[in-house]
Amino acid sequence: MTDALRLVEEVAWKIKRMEIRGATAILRASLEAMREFALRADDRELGEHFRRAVDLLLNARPTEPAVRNALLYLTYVFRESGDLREARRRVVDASQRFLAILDEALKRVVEYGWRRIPDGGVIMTHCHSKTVVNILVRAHREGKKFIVITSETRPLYQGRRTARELAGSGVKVYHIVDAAMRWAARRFKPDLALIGADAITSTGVVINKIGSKLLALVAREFDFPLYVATTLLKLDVRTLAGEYVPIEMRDPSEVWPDAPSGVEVLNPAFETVSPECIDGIICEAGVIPPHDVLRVFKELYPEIWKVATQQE
Ligand code: RI2
Repeated sequence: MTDALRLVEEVAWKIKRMEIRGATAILRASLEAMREFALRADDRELGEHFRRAVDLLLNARPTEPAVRNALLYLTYVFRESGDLREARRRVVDASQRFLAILDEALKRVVEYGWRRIPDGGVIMTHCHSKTVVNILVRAHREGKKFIVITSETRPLYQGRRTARELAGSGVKVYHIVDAAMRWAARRFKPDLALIGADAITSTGVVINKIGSKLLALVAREFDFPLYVATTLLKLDVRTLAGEYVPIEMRDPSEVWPDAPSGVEVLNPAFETVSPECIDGIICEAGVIPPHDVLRVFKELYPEIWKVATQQE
């Protein structure tokens, strides 16, 4: 294996082992890895291994359509280039451009999101979403006072990261086990729930960390709204053509490393949250209803839409 490809493989491995985690961080790392690959590979490597580099990153986590959208775009640019010299330049430019689109989109999500946080309120969240954390930290910096309830998010405890980051920024946090979500809602009467997204389908279904639907149902029962904060770059365009978003099943040992024989441990990483449970998607176009995601995506990203729907 060549050095340039090894670098991509290392990033893919870190994504697989969740050293790099969170949909946005995975997208960013994948784009940076492809940019570095294009810069470091010699002409022969670039020509021979481009597809392999893309596949390594695509297969690192199956439930990450933002990565797929980005890598299909880079593949399109690569294929449309006249020669390898042009391909290198265009892949590097396209990676940079995509990263800039991502940064701009996230800025806007935060800009719309922080205004939705009620002053003096209680907010529930689940897992770790950088997008959600950025919104809450911004709301705090804008002078809003609120409490956040974080759930630990078994088996990998990403909720602790959320709790640590929020508390580190001065936000008051209560941390609970996942099974205490309903208890917490009863006790604290939250004003809203705010979660991130790993994937969005053409009909506005959101796929997020296992436990998200539980939170959505708790929000329904106790009558507070659930918002999803995400860029629309996570839309899985394949769902328009009838496909399902694959739900990643992770290693059972994350749940119970020495489970007794006869016990089969199941470890689904994500689950769906249906649009009826979602009061709004806080995205780069503002706060929109879930059924509008496809229309808005096409409007915002016509080029990405074209490429993602045309390629296999
Ligand atoms: P941002 C995470 O997945 C969580 O499910 C989180 O809600 C989502 O990514 C989005 O995160 P994982 O990588 O893109 O922990 O908002 O499995 O950071």
